[in-house]
Amino acid sequence: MALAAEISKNLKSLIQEFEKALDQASSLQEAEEARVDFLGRKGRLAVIMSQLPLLSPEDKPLIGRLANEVKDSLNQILNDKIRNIQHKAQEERLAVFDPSMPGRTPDTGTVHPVTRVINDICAIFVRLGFDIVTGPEVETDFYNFEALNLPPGHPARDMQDTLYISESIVLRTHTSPLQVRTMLKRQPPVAAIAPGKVYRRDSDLTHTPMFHQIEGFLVDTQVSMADLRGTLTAFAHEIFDPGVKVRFRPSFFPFTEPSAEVDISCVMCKGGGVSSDGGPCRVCKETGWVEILGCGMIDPAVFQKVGYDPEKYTGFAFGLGVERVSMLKYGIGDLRMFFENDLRFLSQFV
Ligand code: 2NL
Repeated sequence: MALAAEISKNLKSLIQEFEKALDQASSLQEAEEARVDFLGRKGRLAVIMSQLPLLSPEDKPLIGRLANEVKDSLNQILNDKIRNIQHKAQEERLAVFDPSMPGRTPDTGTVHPVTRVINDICAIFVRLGFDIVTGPEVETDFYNFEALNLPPGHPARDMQDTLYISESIVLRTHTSPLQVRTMLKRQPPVAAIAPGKVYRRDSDLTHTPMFHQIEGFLVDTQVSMADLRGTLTAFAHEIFDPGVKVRFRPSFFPFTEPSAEVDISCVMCKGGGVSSDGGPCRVCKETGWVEILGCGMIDPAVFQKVGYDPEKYTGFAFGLGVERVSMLKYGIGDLRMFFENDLRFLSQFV
């Protein structure tokens, strides 16, 4: 056979053979091997093309053009194959991808058990018609002590308990100043609760220099101790459990008369005084009762200070420690838990 015809035949059969070789290839790696075999520098196309110089001057351009066309075809076939392999790989990935699977859950914050109790208590009193009032943590002597019937020299003003900024400026030791401010601004009937941080010069296992308090008060004509009792009993049933027993015990506060402390049946031992392990209940010290708040009928001396007519108006007030209520509500045994910010503790309050 003439050389030109032989080269022409070999060139044309290269296309089918390359297609056959690529049919066997199932990975990019195998396709690359076929490319080197056919299109590489020492590949089958290159071997055929090395014969071109032997052709006659008339045949050379014809066969040369054919060789280039074959080369383009081979490249075209190779690119199709590569795209095909990539497409298949993508389909395989999608076949195992389940779009109905839940996504990765992002870490979210939780509400601190102190904040949670504040929110819960505020919600209860808002539903009973109370307003929420807030105000400064740095207070004057008048709002923190004087207006609350705590004259100079009163033991509650003791340097031992109060953090002083100056002789007449203090970090508030309770949230009562907010109520004084509210009474000075508004005329009865008025009902408000005052949540917030308070400060005492005290730090040990069961006391922190900063803690949270909620105080509340209601003033109108004809407010009686029965209103106090009904309101706070309803509150105790809401924040703890409708099944808890509530009792009022006589007590004393300088700003209320008469005064009382409110106990509920022990949340731990249900009032029996015996812990679940058969030993003495440590939450109520075997009494069956735990104290949750202090309260009383607002002393006429306080009304005098804020310009309410003590002959016309009566009212009740109460105060509670938020950390204490939170410990009872969630069974937290150690006050320090609230301040350590250990995520293992905090993340339990969703
Ligand atoms: C307690 C007891 C109490 C008050 C707070 C109050 C406020 C005004 C007038 C009269 Cl402006 N009283 N507050 C009254 C009784 C008790 O707190 O054990 N708190 C943790």
